[in-house]
Amino acid sequence: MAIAGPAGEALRSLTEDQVKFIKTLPKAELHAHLNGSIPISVLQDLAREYVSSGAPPVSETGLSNEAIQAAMNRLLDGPTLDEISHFFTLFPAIYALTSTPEALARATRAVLSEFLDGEYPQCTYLELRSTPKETLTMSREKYVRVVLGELARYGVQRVGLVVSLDRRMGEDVLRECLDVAKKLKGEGEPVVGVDLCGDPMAGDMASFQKYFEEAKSAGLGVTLHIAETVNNPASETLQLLSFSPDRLGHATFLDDVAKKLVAEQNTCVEICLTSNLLCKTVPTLDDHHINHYLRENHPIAICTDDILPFRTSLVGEYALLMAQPPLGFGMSEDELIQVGTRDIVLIGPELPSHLHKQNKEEQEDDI
Ligand code: 6MZ
Repeated sequence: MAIAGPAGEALRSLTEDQVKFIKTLPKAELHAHLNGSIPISVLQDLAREYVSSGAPPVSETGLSNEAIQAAMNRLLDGPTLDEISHFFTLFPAIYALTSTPEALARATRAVLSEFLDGEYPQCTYLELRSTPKETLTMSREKYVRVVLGELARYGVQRVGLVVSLDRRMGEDVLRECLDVAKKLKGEGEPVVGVDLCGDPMAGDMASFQKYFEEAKSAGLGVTLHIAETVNNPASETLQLLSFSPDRLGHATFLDDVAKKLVAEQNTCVEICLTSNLLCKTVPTLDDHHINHYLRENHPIAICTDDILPFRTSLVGEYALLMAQPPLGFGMSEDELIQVGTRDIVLIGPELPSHLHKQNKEEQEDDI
């Protein structure tokens, strides 16, 4: 996918050797949403087929038919970077396009290929996340099975699935999603954990606690989008931290009390630089909370979030680390190895051996 915006600028400022270094560095992608990572060409093909099939728009997404049609037209045009601040409105159209098992399989295959195929795959290990959806032709269990069917092409050393629980879900749906996650994990499928995601201001987190506790007892990892916007109350952040998550998504607006807890629990923070800049939750790289975690030598994982709207890639995100200020953080190769391979905390069952690299020499042995 074409890389634009801040990651594109950072990438263009690097030397060929630096780009090659990033491409060959073993990297784990731990925060990527399936439906936010579908290559635009695949979505546009699906949209063209959808429109020409004359199928009625899928109104179960909660949007009016006109709104879905408008969003689809935006997809066909290719959304601009300016539209991204309200990018949540794109998802209902994407969901309409991936609402059959065939279309979902095709989209998943394209996402996995984007991250894992090619001479220099974006990442060596991927924990892909997605929210189980019920459609006219799929139950939530079927949705997860279709996604897992595509993951099986790569094997557990390369990819695991995180089942996302949306903040808007009611108790019935939460129960169903968790049961599906537990059942499929019990069948030996690579369901590695559960996530809390969705509109950061939606939902009452008190009703989620028991589901995350149950997930942990079932041996599933837990990662939570937390304190993503300035409006998330501090009390909610503390409530979410009390679920004992293994990792945190964004964690942009932690106050001192929350920061202290995260430091004590040594909870790995998933950092999505471009996402935060484009969603305008962080004004500049100088203001980014990654600076705090780097100073504290706290475990972090560099991630993309949604490469479709954010027009980035994992290589682009690492380019932001390496580019000289003000385009990036001016980090050295050894510092990149540190964040890419030593810091990360997987919620998957074991650390794949290719992520055990310790230093630049071992890294160079592989090139
Ligand atoms: C919170 C996000 C997100 O699950 O349908 N999602 N939730 N914050 C974000 N960062 C800005 N980016 C994506 O993928 C799309 C869904 O992921 C969540 C939203 O709930 C979105 O609907 P799946 O595969």
